[in-house]
Amino acid sequence: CSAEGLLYPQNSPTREMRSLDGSWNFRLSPKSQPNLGTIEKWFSCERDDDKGFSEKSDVFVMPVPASFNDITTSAELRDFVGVAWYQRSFEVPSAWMEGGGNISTRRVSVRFGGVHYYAQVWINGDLVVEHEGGHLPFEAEISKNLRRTGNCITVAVNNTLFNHSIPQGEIFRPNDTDRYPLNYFTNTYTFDFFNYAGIHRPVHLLLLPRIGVSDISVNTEQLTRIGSDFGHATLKFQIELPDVPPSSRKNGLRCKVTLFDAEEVAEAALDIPLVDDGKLCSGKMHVENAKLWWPIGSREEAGYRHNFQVQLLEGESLVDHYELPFGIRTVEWDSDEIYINHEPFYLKGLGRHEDSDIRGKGYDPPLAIKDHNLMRWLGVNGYRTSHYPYAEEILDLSERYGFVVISESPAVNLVNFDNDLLAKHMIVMTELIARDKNRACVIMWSLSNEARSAQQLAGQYYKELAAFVKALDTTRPVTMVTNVKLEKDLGAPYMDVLAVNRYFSWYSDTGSLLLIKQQMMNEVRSWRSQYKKPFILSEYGADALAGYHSDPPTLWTEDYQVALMKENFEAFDQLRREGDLVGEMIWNFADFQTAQGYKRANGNKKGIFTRDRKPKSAAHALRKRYNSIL
Ligand code: GCB
Repeated sequence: CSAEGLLYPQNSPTREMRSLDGSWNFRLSPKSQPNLGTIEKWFSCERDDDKGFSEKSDVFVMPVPASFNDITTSAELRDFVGVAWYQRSFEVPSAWMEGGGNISTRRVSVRFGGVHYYAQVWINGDLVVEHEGGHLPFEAEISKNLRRTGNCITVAVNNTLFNHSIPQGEIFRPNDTDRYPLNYFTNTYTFDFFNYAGIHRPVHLLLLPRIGVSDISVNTEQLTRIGSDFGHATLKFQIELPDVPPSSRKNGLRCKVTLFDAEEVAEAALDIPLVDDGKLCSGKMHVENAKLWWPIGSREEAGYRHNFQVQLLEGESLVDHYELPFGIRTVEWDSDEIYINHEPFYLKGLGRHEDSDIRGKGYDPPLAIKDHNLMRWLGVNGYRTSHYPYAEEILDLSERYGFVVISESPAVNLVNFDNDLLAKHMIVMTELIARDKNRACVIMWSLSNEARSAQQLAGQYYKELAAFVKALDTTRPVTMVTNVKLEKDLGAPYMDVLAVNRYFSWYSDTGSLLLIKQQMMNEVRSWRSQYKKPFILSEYGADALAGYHSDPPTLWTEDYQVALMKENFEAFDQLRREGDLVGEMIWNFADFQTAQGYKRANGNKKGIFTRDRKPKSAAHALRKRYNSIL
């Protein structure tokens, strides 16, 4: 498992990238023989081998990025549990291969934005990287594994979820041959979204300087506001180089750091030597009258980003060049409020999913842009990446538009808590923070959604996890989203912000709309009086089948969904007036696919848009509300 390669790929004077997205060959290792691909060496890429991928009747074309589940009409593929294999050929530009990959000055790497859940990658038959976790990037150097022509990449993807994967799942293998065939098993999980799998995010080949910038961290350490949109800011930064043996280090390297505004005018610059045995440059940069990053809706120009340009120089020659879009903003919190740039922030939000027809959880640019345009139309100013980290490309869009993001780990509905799980959870949080730490749009980390935080071991677990995350990032508050009763929950004491899901008149007192206001107000007030921390109502909502109506409103109709929202709105307004609410988040932006079940009508229908992004009445109701809240 590698936490390297977290800088998003880019072309620059010293870096090149090539996409490996497109059509790959695809083959399943039979469910009953999950190891068959490994035993028969399907990764060997030898065309005259009678194993592997060559001209097999069960090999078919699979798009990347996409989930594999909905690409055919096969129920076997949709419900597949086990190891799915991807393979394709590729060429490397001959200039990349000069001097056999020119490995003393440059390196070639392959980078995956996200493969769900467990990935193994071979280049020309050599295993180059393994990665656990479906939602975060990983990268491996492949310089020594490449051929001048005719290269082949193979990826084995295992979607099985276990007790100690994040998220968790369980293998159901009944021992009842009267009712089940001998090798029958399924993979169950406690969360309700469908466990889509495959190569979900873009794949890149990268040409990188061997001794180049391996990581950049920047944050706005201090800010003095000037008028409405600007400020004097101090940026604290650290630029890291790979940890190579002293004999391979270059002497005399230095970093030139320049901040440009969006018109490419330099605002501040520093030239600093490497320290710590040539492993890093760090410093502080002061910038006067800088335009700030503001959430959408709060200013005419939201999402303003500067260009934080890093150049690594040896004398006057350029060794590396990387440009990081960077929004200048601060996040602070106290017992009542969350502040962005010293101004209290009210979250007009929603929960979402990476989910759509055909491509499942595969990153899809038109869909991502459409979703952002719909959020803008609604007057939403932020969302939670429920219930896992979203694609980097999606966060880029959010940052540009000015949507605030609560970035959530994939730890959804954790059912037991032990040290092995905690260790994995810490790795996931480390990778997530490493990936997203520079993003202005990310204002909070969510450690998990609806963990069973009433369990005895949950208190110690979240105490340790929250302390760990706060040590990694002191600039953002930490939350965990809970649905446990106040008196039973053991996680909230360790959080900075309270986030609670409540489905009054849906999962409790079903149909009794008139109870919502009282129940919601009592609920929020009691959390607030116990903990004195900012409170976000992180989920509420009702399923509605688009086109179903009734008067008076009844369950599953658009009318009931709207009526339930309106009752909640009344409570939210009152709580906000009393200073007890800093955010409301409807569940969900759009209908999404779930595992099959009699409580779900071809998926979860709590979307205010249908799965194909058509508005239900609820979308209009939310738009009216959000556009009227200042
Ligand atoms: C929840 C979960 C969310 C579900 C939702 C529902 O509390 O956090 O993942 O989709 O309820 O609709 O049941």
